[in-house]
Amino acid sequence: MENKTAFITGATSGIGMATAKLFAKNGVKLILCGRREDRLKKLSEELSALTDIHTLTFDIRNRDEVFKAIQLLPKHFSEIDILINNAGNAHGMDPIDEGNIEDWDAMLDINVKGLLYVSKAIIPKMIERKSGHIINIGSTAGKEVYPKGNVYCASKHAVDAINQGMRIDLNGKGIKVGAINPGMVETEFSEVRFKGDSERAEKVYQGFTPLKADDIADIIWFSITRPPHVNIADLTVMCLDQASSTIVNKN
Ligand code: NDP
Ligand code: 8X3
Repeated sequence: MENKTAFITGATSGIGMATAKLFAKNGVKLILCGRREDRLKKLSEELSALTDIHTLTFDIRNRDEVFKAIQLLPKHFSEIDILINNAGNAHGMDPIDEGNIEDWDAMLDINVKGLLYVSKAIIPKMIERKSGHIINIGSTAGKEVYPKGNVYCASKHAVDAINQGMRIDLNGKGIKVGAINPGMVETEFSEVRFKGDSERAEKVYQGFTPLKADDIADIIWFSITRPPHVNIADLTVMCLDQASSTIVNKN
């Protein structure tokens, strides 16, 4: 994996940050993305002793910013071997008739369209080089729908479809495509979903042991280190206490 370059969206927190740290330990060159520049700077300072780091600050919803940032990558970082399409969040949790339209726009623009913009900017060079690995971070919410999950679940079902579509269309071009679909992972996810209501966010993970961001980073690492002929196409992972989006064994 040394000499490989990975592009990770949403590296300022949670699953993306844990993945960045694990990749850095293994000497993978990193392009780390997010909107929070201060966090990217801190992470870059921390990981620079382990590997070469380049940071990109853009809002994934902004198509021009995404394409410009990727087109202007310095030569040393311009050949991307691994793309981790991870940036995303839930915004709100309301019944469909009470849903906030700005929340709907945010989820579809970030989780679906943002993922497409980044992929569109990176895939052509992978095709040219007949080599690449794309991991799309889906969710159990992309496999089933739960009450008040409506649009977030729709966005993750879209990721599931895009993952399948990418794999089909890139078949024969030397590019691996696979999705990792986590169940409940304790990150800043619920803090964002509930708009900074920390008490409500913490409650989501109380009474059981949820997955940690590091657990998902481990699985991403496993996926990208399989032999050249092996592609993990779709993998769903939950903690022991979770059986489905709605069945969680809490004390
Ligand atoms: P976090 O909130 O901890 O991290 C989300 C990351 O996405 C941040 O780095 C954030 O960076 C980035 N991001 C969000 N919006 C934008 C934007 N508009 N432009 C650029 N970057 C953005 O959550 P997780 O680590 O849990 O989430 C990562 C992925 O995992 C998401 O796709 C999520 O849907 C998925 N997932 C999470 C689960 C969970 O239970 N936590 C379960 C299943 C899937 P910044 O704010 O700096 O821009
Ligand atoms: C996140 C999973 O069930 O917490 O994708 O919404 S859930």
